[in-house]
Amino acid sequence: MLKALIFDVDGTLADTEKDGHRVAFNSAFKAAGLDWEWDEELYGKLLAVTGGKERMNYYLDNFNTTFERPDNLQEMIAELHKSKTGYYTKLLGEGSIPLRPGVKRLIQEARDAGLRLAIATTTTPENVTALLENTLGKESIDWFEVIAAGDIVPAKKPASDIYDWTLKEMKLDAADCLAFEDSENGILSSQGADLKTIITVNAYTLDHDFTGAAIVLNHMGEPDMPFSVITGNADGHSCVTLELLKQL
Ligand code: XBP
Ligand code: MG
Repeated sequence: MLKALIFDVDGTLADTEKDGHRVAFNSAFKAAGLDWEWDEELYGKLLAVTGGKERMNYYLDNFNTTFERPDNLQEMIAELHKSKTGYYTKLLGEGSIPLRPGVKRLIQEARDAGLRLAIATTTTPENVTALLENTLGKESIDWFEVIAAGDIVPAKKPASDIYDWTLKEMKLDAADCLAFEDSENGILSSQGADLKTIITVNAYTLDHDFTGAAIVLNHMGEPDMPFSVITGNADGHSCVTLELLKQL
């Protein structure tokens, strides 16, 4: 029986990476006097690693190997990450990043039907709060029974830890829930927790491997903006509704 929906945030609820996180990272680098600059193409490669601090380490290990590392590199990365979170939440506060098509409608429908809602993401908790507040309103934070985010678990996606943690916290079986993801790391994580997963792709994740997904769509669709099915069977539906989810 379908009891709960668990949502990823970045790339799933909103297209936050290219014009949000990436821009905020660059602002933090500049403010710290670093000449690091992550263009759109490089950022696509850096998305192989989830988590901002982990991503900066990955960048230095693979794309900026000549950078002279200070002894306190991890402290420096933590400071940069804090600064980046400030820039990112400010960007969201300006309202520049909307929810993806169908997200608000589906959340509303789920709430009306009494389904339980949760979030499972690798991003920082402040970022989730800022996105929800600026798109669905302040009260929407309480719509989500569990907001599992950031360093709450030691291993970020593709590890299943964040989804395992969420299920445990909600005392739910994976079989009674659905997960919503946009990326390969995301589905590896959700499927690692045995969750059936609905994928909505974005420009950075179009060619990811989504083997095992319940369905892969370009977005969740609105009545006047039908989704396109990439793989799977939408059974004549043109937007993600509870009826379609129950069939999946
Ligand atoms: C999201 C991410 C995050 C953000 C940055 O992955 O990869 O790392 O890019 O977040 P997912 P922080 O959608 O799979 O959860 O900088 O706050 O760590
Ligand atoms: Mg994502």
